[in-house]
Amino acid sequence: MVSKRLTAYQYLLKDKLAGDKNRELIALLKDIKLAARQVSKELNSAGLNKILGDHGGLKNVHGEKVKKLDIIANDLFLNSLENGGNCAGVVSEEIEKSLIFNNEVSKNSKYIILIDPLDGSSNIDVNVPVGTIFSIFKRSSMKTSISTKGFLQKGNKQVAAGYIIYGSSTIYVLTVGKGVDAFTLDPVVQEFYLSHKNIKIPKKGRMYSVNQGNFYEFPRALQEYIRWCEQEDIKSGRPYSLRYVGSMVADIHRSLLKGGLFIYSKSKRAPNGKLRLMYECNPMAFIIEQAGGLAINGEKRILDIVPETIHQKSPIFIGSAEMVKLISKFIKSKQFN
Ligand code: AFP
Repeated sequence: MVSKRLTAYQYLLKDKLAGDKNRELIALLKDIKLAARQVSKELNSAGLNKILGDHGGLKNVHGEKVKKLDIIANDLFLNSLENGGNCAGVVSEEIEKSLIFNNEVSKNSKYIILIDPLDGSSNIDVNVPVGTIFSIFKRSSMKTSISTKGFLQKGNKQVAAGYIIYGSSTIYVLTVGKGVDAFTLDPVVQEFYLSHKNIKIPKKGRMYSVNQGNFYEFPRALQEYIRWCEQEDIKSGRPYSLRYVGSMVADIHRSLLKGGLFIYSKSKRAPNGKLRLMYECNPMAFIIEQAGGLAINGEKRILDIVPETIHQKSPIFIGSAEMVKLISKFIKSKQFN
C-alpha cells in the first residue's frame, strides 16, 4: 500500500502556507530542514566520529564553553541558509555579530533569521536531547540593505518560529502563526513527515521545570511559588512533579505535549536570567502562544519586549496558560527582586 503521509514541505504547500506569496518562506523552511537532517545525522554518530566534547578552550559570546558539535551545527545551518538564498541575513548564538549575506539572491530576500543552532549542548556528551531553535522575521524595508538593527524587532512580528528536538526521535515543531504542527524525521527515508497536527498545550499541568539548585538565589516570589508546588493539596493535584532536563528544547517540548510550566528566572547572580531573547525566548513564546499557552518575563509578555541587542537575555516563565497566570499572581503579590 502507498503511504499517505505528508512531508513537511507538502503540508506547508497544500495547507498552512498555500499560495504563491509564501513560496520563499516555504523554501527557507526547507533550508532549515536540510540542515536539521544533517545535524541529526552528526549527533547520531557523534560518539563514533570523535566529535563529542569541547572545542578546545573556545567560549561563545556569553562566555560559555563551545562544543565541537556547536561549531558543526552552526556551520551546517549557515551553509544551508546562505546557499539556499532564501534569507538576507542571520544572527546565530555562536557568532558575535549579525551575518549579512552578500550574494545577489540572498540580498533580495525578504526574510531574516535568528537561530540557536544547538541548544543544550552541554548535554550532548551524556546523550540527553538537544535542539535547534529559530525565529524568522520579514525585513523592515527592502529599499535599504539590512544591518544588525534590522534584527531588533519585537517577537510579535515573527512570521515563523520553530525548534527541532534531537531526542529518541528527531521532531521539527513549527508555527507560521496558524497554530502549531510537528513533523517527525523518518530515519530511513531521511524526510520529515507530519506527525502532530494542530498541537494544543493543556491549560494546566502537574509539572514544573526549574533549576531548583538556584533556589536561594531566586526572588522571594519564585521561592514561594516553588514551595507552593511542593505542598500537598488533593484538590489541585499537588505536590507537582519537578522535571528539569537542562535542555530548554526538551523541557518545553514536554510542557507543550503534557502541560507544565518552564521557568528560567532572574536570580541574584543572573539579573536577566540566562536564556536569550531573540533566538530562545521569542521563538518558544510564539510557539507556545500559538498552541494556547502563555509566556512572560515576570512583568510582561515575552513577545512585547522591545529588543536592544541581538544577544540580550531575558527571564522566562512559559507553558500552560493557567500555570503562567498563577505564577504571574505570585510575582505581582510578592517581592520579585
Ligand atoms: P547549554 O547550551 O550551555 O547546555 O545551555 C542550555 C540552556 O541554554 C537551556 O537549554 C537550558 O534550559 C538552560 O541553559 C540550563 O541552564 P542551567 O544549567 O543554568 O539550569
